[in-house]
Amino acid sequence: ETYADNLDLDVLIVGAGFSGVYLLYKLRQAGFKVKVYDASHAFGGVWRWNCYPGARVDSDLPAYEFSLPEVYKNWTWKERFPGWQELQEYFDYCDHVLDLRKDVSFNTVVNGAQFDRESGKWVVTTEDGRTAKAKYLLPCVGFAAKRYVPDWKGLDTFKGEIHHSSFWPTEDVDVSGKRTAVIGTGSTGIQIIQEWAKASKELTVFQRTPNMSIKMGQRKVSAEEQQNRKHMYPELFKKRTESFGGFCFDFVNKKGTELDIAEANAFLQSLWDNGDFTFWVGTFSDIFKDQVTNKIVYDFWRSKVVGRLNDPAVAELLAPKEPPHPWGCKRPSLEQDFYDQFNKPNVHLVSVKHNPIVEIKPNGIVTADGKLHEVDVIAVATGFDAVTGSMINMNLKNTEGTHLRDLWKDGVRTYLGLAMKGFPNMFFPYGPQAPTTFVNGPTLIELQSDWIIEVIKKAEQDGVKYIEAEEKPQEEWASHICELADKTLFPLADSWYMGANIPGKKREMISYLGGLPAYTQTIEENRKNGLPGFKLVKE
Ligand code: NA7
Repeated sequence: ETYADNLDLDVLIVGAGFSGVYLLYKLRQAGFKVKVYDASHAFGGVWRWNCYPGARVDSDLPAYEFSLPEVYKNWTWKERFPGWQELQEYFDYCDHVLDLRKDVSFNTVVNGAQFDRESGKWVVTTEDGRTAKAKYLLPCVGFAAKRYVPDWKGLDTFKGEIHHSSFWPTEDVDVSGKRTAVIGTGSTGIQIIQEWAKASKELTVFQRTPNMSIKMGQRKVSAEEQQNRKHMYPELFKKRTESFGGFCFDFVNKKGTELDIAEANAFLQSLWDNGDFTFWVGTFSDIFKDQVTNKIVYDFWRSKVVGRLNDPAVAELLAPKEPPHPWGCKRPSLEQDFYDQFNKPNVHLVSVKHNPIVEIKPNGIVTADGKLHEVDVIAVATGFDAVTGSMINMNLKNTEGTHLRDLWKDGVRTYLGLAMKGFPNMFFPYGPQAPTTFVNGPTLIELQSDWIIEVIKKAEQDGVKYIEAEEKPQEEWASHICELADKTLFPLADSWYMGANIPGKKREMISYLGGLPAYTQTIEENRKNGLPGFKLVKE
């Protein structure tokens, strides 16, 4: 066997987004021999791939960045909700100040990994034929590494340009004078629609389920304003670890049903004016538990949207009187002028809820009613095989040689959302059965990564050959994930949180819904008590 790269490492990280960067930097500081593989040509993870027009983050600053003073002290953002270009620049800046690049192999796609119990090492292969060995494997692949494109008939026959949002050409697509289509109205579709409604001749939007989108309070932020706040950052970053959603705010200690409707609406208006996710995970404490409270929020939201739309029929499609699912149980997007676009004569809304897309023709999109919608350019904004897809994509096998996709066919199993039986010495931040995607990314990533680093350091001190999750605790963790979800309204929505957006995927809650503080307490107690539920095998 040849090891083309000759890599024999302490730690191999897959992915150079927030998780990969943080773990590389910290583990290298702790003295480990670490390398990173990444499929893209540069740092940033999702922010490299998702460079479609209008792509921007919906967490406001300074929540969506590393809490590392060596990065934040001299970094300045331009906008409250930064766009993809700025986020790419941020990652390039991290590379510069943390000296990351020398330990990263870009354009490297992992296509297989299996742990060898005898040598106590992972053997990881790449698409271009390289093999690396490492004692620890850390998949840092995020929640959106596996894009989803419905298998429409005739997809390959389209003669114009067609792109999935997460596989966008780096040279942007020129749509001036063209007829465009956006399929999907999740966060991504909404952002593209805002741009293409202005840039193209005609835009047709294909909507299956309306997104309950919150007004984004976007604004420029000056260097001075940021500099003046930086002395508060340590306090703010501590605060984000103490809230349910990993933000610098939390649910209020108030139930929607305790207030009369005027009081409730006044409170909601104050959140609405913030223009951020306070209207989602900073509102009533029972919003995701009580249908009545949830409907109060829905009705408030709907009144805001309907008031901006000229055509009542369009308004009923974008913000129906009866909610298609409980408010906020599919991830809301933040919009700037999304709804206003539908008042323009060149923007058309097609509901594909009961009239689905059945075929793509060389010159357009055909719906079930037989109508051909002629277009020149299509943006496919149909989302991702979220969270689990990213890990299955890497072709991971357990020590018996069974593929992860087969192991998870009837349901996801992890221990604490961090490790798995059959995958010794493998730990993954921001993966399934952790508070992933209910919690602001960088906050959760830093907390889980710190746990991983401490576990590896201790294992090395104690001469441990490998650490492996046991079966029974995994089963208990899976039940706990279900129990937490069943106390909420989330299972009522056909969302990607429930795996319900992918045909054939098992319907189950993919994330931990107990909130960040409870999660952190659970994993930290586990670590401090000597990792009950894990088997530790010594050299
Ligand atoms: P999402 O949120 O999964 O949105 C995908 C959209 O595509 C959603 O509106 C879907 O409708 C729609 N969709 C999916 N399949 C079809 C078909 N076959 N026909 C028509 N429409 C379809 O993905 P995004 O990329 O927008 O966002 C992902 C996350 O990235 C986001 O939540 C943020 O966390 C960042 P549906 O609602 O399933 O009826």
